[in-house]
Amino acid sequence: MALPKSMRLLAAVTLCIFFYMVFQIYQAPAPIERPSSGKLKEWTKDPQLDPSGEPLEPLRRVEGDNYEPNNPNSARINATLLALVRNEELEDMLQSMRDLERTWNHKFNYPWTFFNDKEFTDEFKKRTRAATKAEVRYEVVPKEHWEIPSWINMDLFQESVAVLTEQNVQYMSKISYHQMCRWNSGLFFKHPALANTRYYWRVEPKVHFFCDVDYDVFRWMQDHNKTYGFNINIYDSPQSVATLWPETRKFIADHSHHLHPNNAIEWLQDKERRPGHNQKANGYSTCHFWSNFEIGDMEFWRSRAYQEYFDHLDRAGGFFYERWGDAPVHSIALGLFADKSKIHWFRDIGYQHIPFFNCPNNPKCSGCVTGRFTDGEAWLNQEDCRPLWFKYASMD
Ligand SMILES: Nc1nc2c(ncn2[C@@H]2O[C@H](COP(=O)(O)OP(=O)(O)OP(=O)(O)O)[C@@H](O)[C@H]2O)c(=O)[nH]1
Ligand SMILES: *[C@@H]1O[C@H](CO)[C@@H](O)[C@H](O)[C@H]1NC(C)=O
Ligand SMILES: *[C@@H]1O[C@H](CO)[C@@H](O)[C@H](O)[C@H]1NC(C)=O
Ligand SMILES: [Mg+2]
Repeated sequence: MALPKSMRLLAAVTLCIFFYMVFQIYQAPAPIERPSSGKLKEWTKDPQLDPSGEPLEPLRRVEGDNYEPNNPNSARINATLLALVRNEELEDMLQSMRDLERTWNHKFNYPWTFFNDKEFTDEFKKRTRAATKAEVRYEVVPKEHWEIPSWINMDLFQESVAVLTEQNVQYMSKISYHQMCRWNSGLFFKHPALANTRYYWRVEPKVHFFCDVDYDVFRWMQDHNKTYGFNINIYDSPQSVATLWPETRKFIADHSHHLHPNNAIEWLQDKERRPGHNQKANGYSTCHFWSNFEIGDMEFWRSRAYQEYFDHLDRAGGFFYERWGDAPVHSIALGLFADKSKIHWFRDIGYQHIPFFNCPNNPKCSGCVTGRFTDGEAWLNQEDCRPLWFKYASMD
């Protein structure tokens, strides 16, 4: 019995749809592990809770007056808390200070160093000084570190702003945002006020810290010879860094001697499909350490490898013609020129910069929801790329 033509057509279409769907399911990549599951959850190497095996050095804690603010022989090392901030952000800065002082710095009294492209107001100084027992310094960024470099063509900049704003690159039209990214990428550690400082902890206004930390984090970095500590890892907007990887490859071609033998280039080039985004930034996964939190050794930024890399990028113009952020720039440099075993996830430092959290499962934490990555829209959960880092690097 022959089916009517329309029925045969319907059957054929249904079959096609069925095979198409099977094909799609077969094609779909395995979902990458979320930090709330699998490997990240199993990891308990919180130095405070689980001093695994034989620690290199015991954790340095407060004993008697060893970390008192005015102790000339204090146990503090060569380090500072550091913030680039505007006078108008005073309230938000005080919020960040209150959290970090409460959870950590009231014990260790590391100095705060504030940077600004303008003079700080008396009110800013007075109120931030009152928020800590530690020494506080106020520094203006030198003009030559802030001004748009002479080789940037402002007509081309304006054209680029139009094109990338159209592509929804956030902050593209804000000149100061570009200046800020460039300064944080390659210039902050050159400020004369930091000449005798080796380690820094970057703190932005309006961030939160949730967990009591009772060991000297800077001293831990030094004792373990760590280069860089991060807290959250996310993907970037590919359009904001479209030519960053091609420029980086040009640099590597002439400077392959700078590559560290134990580098993380595979992390940078990972081809794992980013959920919801097929487009890569010309070979760069865009996964980066979210640099509003960083605890670092400035020796790395002051190294020849990094200096030459930054100068190359700076000349290429992408801090203005695109919106290269200090986060991807730092991350690529670390992935290429640093020993990846010297990069540490500070999972024990509960932290939030809107819209993301790092909230460990630890009785020393309060004010955040354990394991929750975001309180924003659900799709933001897919921006977490820490699992990608741990695919290639250790969790120590
Ligand atoms: N003094 C000064 N500080 C700035 C300027 N632009 C940005 N900053 C600081 O640089 C840091 C990063 O700037 P944000 O505007 O927070 O950039 P962001 O974190 O990418 O953006 P948000 O998601 O809006 O927080 C913050 O500490 C700001 O206070 C500026 O023009 N002058
Ligand atoms: C602190 O660090 C700087 C830069 O790394 C270094 O030049 C200086 O000698 C150090 N000072 C002390 C007291 O260790
Ligand atoms: C610390 O790390 C640097 C850079 O990777 C290396 O040159 C140095 O030998 C290390 N020192 C120790 C004591 O491990
Ligand atoms: Mg911010």
